[in-house]
This record gives sequence, structure tokens and C-alpha cells, in this order.
Amino acid sequence: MTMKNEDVGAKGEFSAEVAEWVEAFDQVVAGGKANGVELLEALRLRGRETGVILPYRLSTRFRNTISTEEELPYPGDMDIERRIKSLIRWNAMAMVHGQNKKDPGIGGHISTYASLATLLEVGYSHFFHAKYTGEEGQELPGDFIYFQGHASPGVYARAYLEGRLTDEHLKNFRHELRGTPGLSSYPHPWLMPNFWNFPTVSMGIGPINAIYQARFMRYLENRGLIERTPRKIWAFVGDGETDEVESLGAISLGAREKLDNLIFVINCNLQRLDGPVRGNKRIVDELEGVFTGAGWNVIKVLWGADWDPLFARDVNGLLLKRMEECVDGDFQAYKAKGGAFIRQHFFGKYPELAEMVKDYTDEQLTNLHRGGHDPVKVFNAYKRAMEHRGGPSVVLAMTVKGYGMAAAESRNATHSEKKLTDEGLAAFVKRFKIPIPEEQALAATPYRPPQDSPEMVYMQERRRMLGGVMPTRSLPAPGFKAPGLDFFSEWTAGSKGRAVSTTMGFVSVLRHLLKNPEIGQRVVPIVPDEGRTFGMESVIRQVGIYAPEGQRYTPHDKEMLLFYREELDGQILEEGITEAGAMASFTAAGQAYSTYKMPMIPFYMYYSMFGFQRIGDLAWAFADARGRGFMMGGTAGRTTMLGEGLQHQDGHSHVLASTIPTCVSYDPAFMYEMVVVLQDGIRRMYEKGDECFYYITMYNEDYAMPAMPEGVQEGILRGIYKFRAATALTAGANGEATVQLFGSGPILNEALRAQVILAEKYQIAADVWSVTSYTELRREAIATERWNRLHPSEAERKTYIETALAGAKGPIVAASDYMKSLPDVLAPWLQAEGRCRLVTLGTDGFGRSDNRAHLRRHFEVNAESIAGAALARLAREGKIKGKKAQAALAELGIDTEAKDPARA
Ligand SMILES: Cc1ncc(C[n+]2csc(CCOP(=O)(O)OP(=O)(O)O)c2C)c(N)n1
Ligand SMILES: [Mg+2]
Repeated sequence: MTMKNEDVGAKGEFSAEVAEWVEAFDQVVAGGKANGVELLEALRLRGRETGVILPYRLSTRFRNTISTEEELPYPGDMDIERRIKSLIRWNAMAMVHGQNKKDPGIGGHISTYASLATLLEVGYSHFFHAKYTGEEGQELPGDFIYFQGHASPGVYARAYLEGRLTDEHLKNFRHELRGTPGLSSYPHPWLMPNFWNFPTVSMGIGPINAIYQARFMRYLENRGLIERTPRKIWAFVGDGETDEVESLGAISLGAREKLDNLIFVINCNLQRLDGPVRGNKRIVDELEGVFTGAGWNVIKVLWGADWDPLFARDVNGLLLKRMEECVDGDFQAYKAKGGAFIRQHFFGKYPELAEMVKDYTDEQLTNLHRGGHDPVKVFNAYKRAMEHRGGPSVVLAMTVKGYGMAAAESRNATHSEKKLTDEGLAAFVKRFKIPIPEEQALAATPYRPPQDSPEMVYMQERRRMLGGVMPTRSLPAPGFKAPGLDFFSEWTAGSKGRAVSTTMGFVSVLRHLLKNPEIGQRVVPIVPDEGRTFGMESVIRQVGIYAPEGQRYTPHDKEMLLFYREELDGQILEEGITEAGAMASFTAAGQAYSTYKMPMIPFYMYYSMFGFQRIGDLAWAFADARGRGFMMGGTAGRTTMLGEGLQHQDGHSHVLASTIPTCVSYDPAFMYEMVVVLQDGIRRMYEKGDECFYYITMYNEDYAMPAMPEGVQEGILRGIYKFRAATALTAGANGEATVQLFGSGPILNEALRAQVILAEKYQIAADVWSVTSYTELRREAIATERWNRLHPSEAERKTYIETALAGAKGPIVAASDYMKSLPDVLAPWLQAEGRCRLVTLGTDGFGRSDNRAHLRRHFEVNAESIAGAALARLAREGKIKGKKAQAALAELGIDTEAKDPARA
């Protein structure tokens, strides 16, 4: 064990008596550091016995983790690298500035990249591998980088220098809809599919996705699907961003699974948008404690080399003491106010310190660097992080927000700075020695030196050595052939009268898929501690739970057939209770077709209530990342998920799913519907390469699954088909239907029961339709509508819903286990005689804990309510008498004066 030098206090801080003890300690340490450790341990134990207990501290002294003596020399040409960095700084700033001059208010950020430049550039020149070379000279894939999203101007500026982006691109920053090619504000693979890989700008999404990416990389390696490589996942994170629960909430996984392929770099510029991150404390101390506690290797880079001589003279520890008296609000003020202020307020507090800097000019004091702006310190930190084994590393780098922008440096308002004044531009050019004439400086013209200039040659050479430019995202050819529907014949044949749920059915489909010789290995079942809820014990037995350490214990249920099986090459990602973590795994797996060139089929199975409303932003980022896979919303439906009540009963996930453009959602009633959707989903995403993913609800109500009728496949996929025509009924009102009943999920069964009630009791014929996706129907309808709107001179096209319903007469009663707004999305296309034909029943309102019968009565989606709604509507249309309908409601047991469930 090595002792961190910063833990050792300077003797001058202690009383004479204590100093003697410290000296004695030093003598012990002189005999070997292990002796020192032993002594301290003994003292700690003795202290306990005597009641002297040290408070537990996870943070060390406010100094760099790596001492000057331990530092390795810089391997690059610092001077040339500084010039390259300056050019990037200039171009990043010029791009944002120029765009805001042209188009005020278009936005962009200058100050974040200004603080991050050295942290990125040291990486670009020495660490970020686009490729590795294996021991036999073979090419191995490279690192992944999660960039701080709003530092994107700097990433673009480097790509511009590299010649990957043109002047046109820079002109079109944040003008994506005007000139082409445009540059998107932030990292969005959806918008720049050849450039960005990982969406990060929604704070917290980058860090959690990076952690699970590192884990998923190991998963693929341990399952033998990809080669083990030295590559790393770098995540650049804002210090303010760490307040997001997603940022720190999963860090313990990193240490638990020994993810030494993961490096966080936290850009501690001490500020966020409004002001200081921790004005009254030090964010670095806090983060150090949190990450150390979670088992990470923490490397602090606080002070630049120009502080080294001062520390060297700080024999009595007063300088360090002074630093530790300051809080981040003070550090910010020092940078904002400059040398004279620093002299007076920082050094001036103690005469010895004032004396220490008496030969320094104010300008020198202003320019005393923070560690994150010192390439040597940053290089050493990264190197140590790269070489660390057995767990992840975090580099806490102290920087200055708005570095180099005199008037904006460290100001509270700096985050929102988008333009510089003429003086600011001139000062920038001077400070960073940008070789352009004044006129171009004032016009904020981007500058790229000639190709054969030393800077350009050096920069290209460094990237060539490291395998190429970054970031890039390549689009591989579509993956593999999907199994045909015959592969799913067990489910298209129906359950032969056996009552099963769609959840149970899905789990059996999953087991079957896992056995498929072509694609079984690609399936990634993901569960956040709900495997048993979905009856997945048999899947656990079949393919095991992924556990990087295997199973180091004998499970208590080992003797049983379905024991809890953990394996190094287990296939299931059992996440524990973290929907966000599970979604991050889903994201890593759903992008694998591009990131690892290894198309994987993740099935993320979860409690539907804890889906989109809980991890909605991660799902949005998944779509942005062009993720593919299946989100399986289990225990779905406000009335089908019985007993659990308000916080568990989901009646709106389909509404939320509909908000994500690439999310294709289905609410199947029967297993044949589900397998038709699954088969088509695999075909579309992995064979055809469609940019989409799926949300499918699955329920826990058991009923007999019918065999697939003839000719329904297209309807299932497009969203609606007639399941049982009125004429198919053997009793009651045969003949042409005067009412249409729509049902989805298990509520289709209620519609079928309503069909019988209407026929037998009231001699009213109704057709029953299964609506598998209101959202897909609406999307098709609005696309058709748009075409009609834009082509008034051509023959009007019919929407699919209108075509499907052609000839179907009468009012339409639509019922589902979801909110009324779901069927209502079709209202514009369901009109007749100036009136909407649609009567919607749904589960608006808070859930209740009770059984299904009571829940469906309460939410008015049971068969009686459906039949009653049809009768009431027929009465309103003058087809039957109002009194008759009223009496029918009473007869059907409907409490007409009950409180509206939507507000109950
Ligand atoms: C979830 C979310 N909330 C708010 C924002 C708006 N926002 C963008 S940058 C920023 C401040 C970032 O501060 P920090 O993480 O410290 O980064 P810095 O710019 O200081 O490097 C905020 C609030 C966002 N992008 N995402
Ligand atoms: Mg910050």
C-alpha cells in the first residue's frame, strides 16, 4: 500500500509536542511505509479502546494526488500542442460568437469548452484511441468518449482543424434547417449519424450510460462475443452535472464490477449555470468523498505547475492551510477579480504568504494555473487512470469556467455568454496568439493554418498514431435474417383452451428465441429485479444471470430445478432495483450494432408503470442514439394489474411511448398478435435496418389464447383488424352491425363480452375489433393527412383507419386499459354526419387496490360499461329510446351517479 503524499501534514501546523510525535512517526516511516501503516493502524485500534475515535474522512488534503516528484515528463511537444489548443479555442469561440452576431439568441456555449480544452486536448494528443493494435499487429477497436454535451463547439472546432468539417459547417452551427450540412447544437447521433455516438447533453444521461456501457463491454467480452481489448470509456462530466441523481447513482456498480475500462473526468470549474456549484463548500472534496466511498480510484488535479515552487517553499503548511480555508465561492472570486485581489485576500491573510509572493507581479498571480489547465498534470493523471487496475478511476480536475475570456472568466453569468465584445475578441487573439489580422479577429473568422504548418502536421500525426479521428460513428450494414413467423408457430396456434397471460406467453417466446441457433446468443434479457414477477425462473436456469465473478457461493436453492444461477457468461442482465440502470444497459445493448458492430437484441422487461414516466429522458436519449430493441412493459394496464393500487397501475405508458418518434408501440391482446409484432420487429430492426425500437405491453391476466385467424397479420402490424364480426355470434342479433366495439389488451375480452350482452339482451349487433396500436394508426393517418394537405391538386389519399373501417356502420365504442386520450387520437378520422363517431372508455384517474372486476367497474371499462356506452350513444343518435337506454344502464348494474373515476 502506498501512502498519498498529501495526507502528510507539514510539521509547522502542529504544536511543539505534537511535532515531536510526528517526527517520531517520520522515523518509523523511514524504515518503510508499511511500518507507518502498521503504527497508524495500531494507534487507531488503541484509540478505539480508549474512546478516542477519529472521525471518518474520505477526502484528503486539498492538493494534487500525484506529487511533483512522482510526475513523469510530458511525452509531447507542449508548445505546439498549446498552439493547436489555442486554435481550437479560437474556432470554437468564433463559431458561437459569429452565429450569435448573425442570428441573435441562437445560443451556444463558449465558457464550458474554454474550461475543458486542456482536458480534451491532452486526451486527443495522447490517450484517445480510435483503434488499438493488438499483440499480433491486428487492429482492435478503440475507445468510447462521452463528451460534455455543451462543450460540443470545441469538438467541432477540432474536427474543423482536422479538415473533417468545413467553413460551411461552422457557418451552419445551430442552423440545421438552413444551409447543409448543418451542425447540431449538441451530440445527437440522430442528427449527425456519422459523427456523434452518444447523446449526453441532458445532464446525467452521459455518466450513467457510460458506466453501463463499460459494464456491457465486459459482458460481451465475458460472453465471448467480442475480443477483450485495452479500450477505455471516457466520460467527461460537469461538476454541476453531478447533482443529477443519474450521475452518481450508479457509481457503485463501477467498483463492484471492477470496471477498470472506465474513466470519468469531472470538469470542476466550480460553476454551473446560475452560479457556483458549491459556493460554501468545495465540490472537489465532496466528490472525492463520494467516489472514494464507492471504491473508485480518485485522482485530483487541482493546481498547475506554477504553484509547485510555492508549495515547495511552504515548509510549515500555511499555503495548504490557506487553501483549505477557502470555499469554492472564494476560489471563483479570486479568478474573477485577478492578481491584486488574490494578493490582498488570499495571500494577504497571512504575512508569511504575502511575503512568499512579494516578487510576483499581479499578472503572475492572476495566471497561477489550476491543474486542469496544466497539460503535464493532466497527462500524469490520465496515465495513472489508464494504468489503474481493478476498478474505475475518476479524475477531479479543477478548471476555470470561461478560461481565457477576460471579462467573462469565472463570472456567474459566464455560462450564458455567447458573444465577445470587440475588445474581448482582440484580447482573445492576443492572449492565445492567433495569427490573424485584426479585421478577421473582430469578424471572428475561423482560422485553419496551412496543411503543412507544424501545428497541422503534428495534430494529424498524433491522431494517426492513435488510430484516426474521433468522434466518428459508422453505420454498419443491417445485421441478420430474422426467423420467419413459422418459428413462432407454437403461439400462432393458440393455447388450445389453456388460460395463460401474455407475460407468461412472452417468457416462453423468449426461451424459444434464446435457443435459436442463429440469434439466440444475441438476445439480452434485462430485468430490474422483476424476473420472478414475470415468471422468469426458467430463463434464469436456462441461460444464467451475468456475474463477472461467477457464483462464489452455493445458492440455497441449488438442489431445486430452477435455482438462482449466476455465471461469468450468464446472458441475463439482472440489474437490481434500478430502472435507470436497466435502461442504460438497454441503451448499451441497443446501440451495439453500431458501437461494437455486433447487433444485439435487448429485451428490457419491467413493470410498465416504472418505465417511461420514470426513465423517460433516458428513453428519449435511446431514440436519439438510434437504439434498437424491445421494451417490454409488464404488469400493464390500470385494471389488469390488480391489487397494487395507485403507484403500480399503469394506464398511461402508451401515451408516453407515443411521444418518442422512433418508438413503435403495441398493446396486444393475444399471443399471436404479440409474436406477429415480435417477428416483424426483429425483421425491421435487424434485417432491414429500420431506425426504430419497440414498446410492447404484456399483462398478467390469464385467459385462453385463440389461434391466429386468417389474414390478420397486416392489420395487427398496422394497428387494427376485425376480430369477431357480429355475424359470427350464434345467439341474439345476427346481421349487420350497427355498433363497432374497439378493444385492446385484455379489455378486448370485455368488448367481446359486451358484444354478447348487446346481442342477447338488446338485440343489437356489434362488430369487435382488436386495436393493437392507436399510435401507429395515428402516425399513418397524420402522414397521409399531411400528404393530402401538401397535394391539394391530386386525388385524396385515404388513411389506413378509414380504409380498415370502410363500410363499418354506427358509433364506435373504444375501450382499453389506458387513458381515453389514447383512442381519442383517431377522432379526426372517425367522423360521420358532422359528428365524431367515437365514444371512448379508458382508465383516466388514479388506480385503486382491488380486484379486476371492481377495478373495471370503477374505471367503466368492463363489458357492462361498454354495452351501456353503446346503448347510450344509440339513444343520443335516436336509434333507440333514451328511457330504454337509461333502464339498460340500471339493468347492467351501472351506478350512474358514481364519482367520475378520472378525479376520484
Ligand atoms: C437535465 C438538464 N437540466 C438542465 C440543463 C441545462 N443546462 C445545460 S448546461 C447547465 C449547467 C452545467 O453545469 P456543469 O455541469 O457544471 O457544466 P459546466 O458548463 O460548468 O462545465 C445546465 C443547467 C440540461 N442540459 N440538462
Ligand atoms: Mg461546472
